[in-house]
Amino acid sequence: MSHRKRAILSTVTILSFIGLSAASAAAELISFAAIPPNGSVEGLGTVDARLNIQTSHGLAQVERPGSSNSTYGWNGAPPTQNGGMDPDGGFADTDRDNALFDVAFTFAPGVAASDFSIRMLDFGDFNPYEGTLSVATLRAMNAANVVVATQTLSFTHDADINPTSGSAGNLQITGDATAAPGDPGNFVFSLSAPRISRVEFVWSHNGSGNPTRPSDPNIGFDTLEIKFVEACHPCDANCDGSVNGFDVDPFVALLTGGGTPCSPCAGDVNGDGSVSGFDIDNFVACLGG
Ligand SMILES: [Ca+2]
Ligand SMILES: [Ca+2]
Ligand SMILES: [Ca+2]
Ligand SMILES: [Ca+2]
Repeated sequence: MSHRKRAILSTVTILSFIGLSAASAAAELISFAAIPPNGSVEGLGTVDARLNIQTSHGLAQVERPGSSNSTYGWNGAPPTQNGGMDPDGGFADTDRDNALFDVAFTFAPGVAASDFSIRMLDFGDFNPYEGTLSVATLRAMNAANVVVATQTLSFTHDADINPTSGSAGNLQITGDATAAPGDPGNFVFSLSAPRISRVEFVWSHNGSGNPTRPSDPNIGFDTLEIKFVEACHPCDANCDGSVNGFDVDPFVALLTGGGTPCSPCAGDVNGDGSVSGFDIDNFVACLGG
């Protein structure tokens, strides 16, 4: 075999290796298939060993098309509670009295995420607090509690309990789970950042009552996809497992180009991929200063 051919062959080998590793590192679809009907999805390891789903009232439960603890109605045929949801299931906050949907996702020790996406269903067709503005935000934080990615869905509407007009059109259509992808009723939130350690929903509306819960409490979530990566604390600049004064000198060294990062995220406290002056304030905050 010629040298040239051998070189090409080894290049092909390297390329296929890269291809394989890229494929194996793709986002994973988190399955709710093993959760029994009406079962809780909360707690570390309940849905997936690496994932912890929590709400403040502990009532996030699995939902499937036709669930008895139904969350929303859909306009499809035949009429099915939670219609359009993945048959393997998704979930909702079944705390009907408070309807906070303050869902937070965290990870097992040593685990973080680089990509996180989730579909929200049936948001916007019910408006019990009779406001005119609905806002749903999904945001991601790194281990330093700095927001590293955020996505917001916001639209206006009439104040009717079943709104039919506004910036998202007729919400009896666009706010139902039968809506086209991208409409409020069928919306995928998708966040990416190098090391996400927490993802949470934040809601607001301008109607009556608590303004920090979803304007439409009859919603559900499915198609949860996560790309898991190794966790990393950006403020632990000497990689000794804790964040304290011993991290100052190594952080300064990284900042001034005189150090070698001891981890993939060391010193990059704002999660933008490099260590720079933009990381100083967040690093100081990490140290409690
Ligand atoms: Ca709804
Ligand atoms: Ca509906
Ligand atoms: Ca340290
Ligand atoms: Ca940075």
